[in-house]
Amino acid sequence: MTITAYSPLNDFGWAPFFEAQLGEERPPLAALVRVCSVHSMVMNVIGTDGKRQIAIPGNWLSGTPEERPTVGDWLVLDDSGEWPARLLARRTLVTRRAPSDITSVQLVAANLDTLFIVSSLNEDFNLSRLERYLAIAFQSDVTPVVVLTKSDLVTTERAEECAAQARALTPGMNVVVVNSLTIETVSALFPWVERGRTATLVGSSGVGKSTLVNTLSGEERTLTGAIRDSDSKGRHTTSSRTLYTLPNGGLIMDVPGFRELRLPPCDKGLSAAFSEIVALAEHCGFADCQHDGEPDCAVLDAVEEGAITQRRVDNYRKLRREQAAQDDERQQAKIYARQRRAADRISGRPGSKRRRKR
Ligand SMILES: Nc1nc2c(ncn2[C@@H]2O[C@H](COP(=O)(O)OP(=O)(O)OP(=O)(O)O)[C@@H](O)[C@H]2O)c(=O)[nH]1
Ligand SMILES: [Mg+2]
Ligand SMILES: [Zn+2]
Repeated sequence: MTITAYSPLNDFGWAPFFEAQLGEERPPLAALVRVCSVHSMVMNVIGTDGKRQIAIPGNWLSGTPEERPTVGDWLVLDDSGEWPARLLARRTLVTRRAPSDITSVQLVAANLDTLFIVSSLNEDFNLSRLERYLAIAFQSDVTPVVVLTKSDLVTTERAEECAAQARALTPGMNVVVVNSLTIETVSALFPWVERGRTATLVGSSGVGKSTLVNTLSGEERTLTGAIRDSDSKGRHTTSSRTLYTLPNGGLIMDVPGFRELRLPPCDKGLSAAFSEIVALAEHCGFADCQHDGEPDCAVLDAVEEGAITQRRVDNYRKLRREQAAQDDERQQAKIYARQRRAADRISGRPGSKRRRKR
C-alpha cells in the first residue's frame, strides 16, 4: 500500500477506498475518526488523537437508517475538530431486517473485512441458522468465518462432527473450533484480526462473543454473562455494539446477541449461500420449479441421490419465501405511502412534501 499522510490511520482500518473520497479536500489527520459506538445523541470515536466522544448532528438522525452513522463508519470532522462534517461511503455494510419495522433495515456493522459467525457446539448449533448468517455475509461481500465455541463442554467427536457439517455448507469456508476462555484455541482467529483488519462477532446470546473479545484482548474489556440454567440460553448481556482495538492492532466489534435473524433484501447472498441448489435448478423441468414435488426436478433428484440434504432445500425455499413476502410488504408500504401523499395533497396538508425534500 502506498504511504500517504493518512497512513497512520491504517491501524484503525483506513484504506485507499476512503482516501479516494477526500478528493481535493485534505483534512488534517486528526479530523479523520472511526466510530466505535453509537448512543442516542453521541458517539464514541477513535483516531490518531485517541478516543473521544462527539455529538451526532440532529439532521443526521432524521435520515434513513443507511444515512445514519453506525459502528465502523469513518467520519471527517469539521475545522473545530469537535463536529462531524461528513460520513464517508462504506466499503462494506452488514444489515439485517429491522425487528420493529418490516420495510426497513437495521445496520449491524460498517467497513468490516470478516464476519465471525459464532455458534456454540451445544444446543445452539443449527445449520439452518448458520445458512442465514452466511447469506448475510455473502450479500455484503464480507468473508464469513464460522466460530464454534465451548469445545470444552462437548466430546471431540461432537466438535468434529459439527465442524464437518458447517464446512460442508460452503466450499472452502473457514470453520474454527474454540474454547473461548483460553487463548490456545482462540489464537486461530488472529489471521482475521491482523493490524488494521476489522472483524465483527454475530450470533445468539450466550455463545461467547464477548468472551472471545476478552480472550483476544488478553484482558477483561467487556462484560460476559452466565447462561440461564433453565434452557442453556444467554441473558443478552451485551446491550450495544462496540468496536474494540486489540493489542496486536486488529479491530473487533462485539454485537448484542440476536433473538432472531431476519434477512434484509438478500437475493445475491442467498444465491451465493445456496449456489449448488441454484445451479441444479437450471436443470429442473419447469423454469419456475419450486422443488416441491414437481416432476423432473433436478434439485429433488440430488436429494434422492444423497448429494444434498432435504433440510437444506427446505431452508432455501423458506428463506426465498421470506424474501418474497418481504417484497410484497415493501410494495404494500409504497402503495400506502403514495395514497397518503395523494390524500395529503387533496386536503392541502404539506407534511409529505416536507418529508420528500429532506
Ligand atoms: N466453558 C465455556 N464457557 C464459555 C465459552 N464461551 C463462553 N462461555 C461462557 O458462556 C457465557 C456467555 O458468554 P458471553 O461471552 O457473555 O456470551 P455472548 O455471546 O457475548 O452473549 P450476549 O452478550 O448475551 O449476546 C459466559 O458465562 C462465558 O464464560 C467456552 O468456549 N467454554
Ligand atoms: Mg456479549
Ligand atoms: Zn426443481
